[in-house]
Amino acid sequence: MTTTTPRKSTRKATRPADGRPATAAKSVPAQDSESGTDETVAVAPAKSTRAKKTTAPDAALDDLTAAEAATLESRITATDPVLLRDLYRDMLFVRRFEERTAQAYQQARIGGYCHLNLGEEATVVGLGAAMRPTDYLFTNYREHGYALAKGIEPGRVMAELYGRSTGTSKGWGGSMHMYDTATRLLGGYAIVGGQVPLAIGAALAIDYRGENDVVVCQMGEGTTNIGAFHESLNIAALWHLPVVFLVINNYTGMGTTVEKSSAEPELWKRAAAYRMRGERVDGTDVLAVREAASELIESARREGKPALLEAVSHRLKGHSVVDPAKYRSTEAVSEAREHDPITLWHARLLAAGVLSEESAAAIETEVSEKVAAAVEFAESSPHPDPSSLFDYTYATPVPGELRRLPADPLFPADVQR
Ligand SMILES: Cc1ncc(C[n+]2csc(CCOP(=O)(O)OP(=O)(O)O)c2C)c(N)n1
Ligand SMILES: [Mg+2]
Repeated sequence: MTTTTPRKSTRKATRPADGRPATAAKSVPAQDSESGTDETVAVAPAKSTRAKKTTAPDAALDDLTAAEAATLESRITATDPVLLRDLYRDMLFVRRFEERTAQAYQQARIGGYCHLNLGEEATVVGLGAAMRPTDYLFTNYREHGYALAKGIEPGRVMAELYGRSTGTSKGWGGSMHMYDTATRLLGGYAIVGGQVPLAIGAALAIDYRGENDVVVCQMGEGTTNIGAFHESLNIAALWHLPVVFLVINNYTGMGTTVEKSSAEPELWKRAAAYRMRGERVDGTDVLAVREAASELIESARREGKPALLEAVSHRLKGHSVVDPAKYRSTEAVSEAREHDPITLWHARLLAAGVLSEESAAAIETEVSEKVAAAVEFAESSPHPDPSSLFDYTYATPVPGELRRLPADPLFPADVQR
């Protein structure tokens, strides 16, 4: 990535912040990042208890303190019950969709690599609720939930998993390569960190055209040690690009813990190196994620200020559907289970009187039917025609020989250019 100055942006001139004219001064960071007084510098999250706990992940998942529980209760009371139930329904849908995906994989209906969002539903749904439909989303290979949260028809997501032509990538992408321009899901990337510079490109395009959209670039905590992550944050901050980096810290990159891979395991602090706003949120609390993501996304939209949001979350199962995760201690597993975002949210809504056992059961039925319909759609969809293999892979025409060997010429003699 170069550091060539892009065309002068009109963003600051055309997008007032909070009704005030946005001046260049807004983007001038504090000289002393330790002062913590400038808003462009990473700030300690409101939930400082979580921040304190990260160096000992097994102890990081203590139940909420009485004060935290009271705060959450009052936030629930202050929120529209319809929204609260919708968030529950959406989380449950991702959960049941992923469980069904695992089952279909075991039945060999789905092949290839397959990573699930089990345990991360609150982050997925909270983010989806904070984004406008016109905002762009880049994700990694753990993406099914994000595709659903972005509004892609569930049948098309399941069909892509099944490798059917009705899928988001016409059946050629599979679990890790979903893509949908209509809902602005710009992938689905199997290479760790591959999505990050691309998201910067999209944000630059938005800025260049003077558009009002925001890019969210989701990744795992393991991705924050990839060189392109740092290059991208640097450019985003220098060029004031409208991008929010969402880091899902599930403490684990495949089988490696965050402490073993990151010298600074409190990942929100990385934003400070780029004089960017950095925050950490409890990724098991769907309302908190929605609020935190919304604030950062709208700030990026108004002022072209990039930001980093770390969502502390948990992976309920192995890295992929074929990983039995034997490397995890039983304590770590039960710790994650205790912080299952759906069980917790269900209990909280019951306690608040927002959900009853009957309404919860009705939601369960509704969700199960929706998943069954998605599976039915996938099962009954055709496989792609092998002749279309190269149609969506290369920008330039490539003949679709089915069994061309690596040494064979790319183009037959009559197509040589
Ligand atoms: C460049 C690159 N290196 C290694 C891999 C293998 N790999 C796939 S996922 C993964 C772990 C990533 O962990 P994290 O970013 O925390 O995401 P999570 O899987 O926890 O969601 C690794 C090392 C890869 N796909 N790409
Ligand atoms: Mg991880």
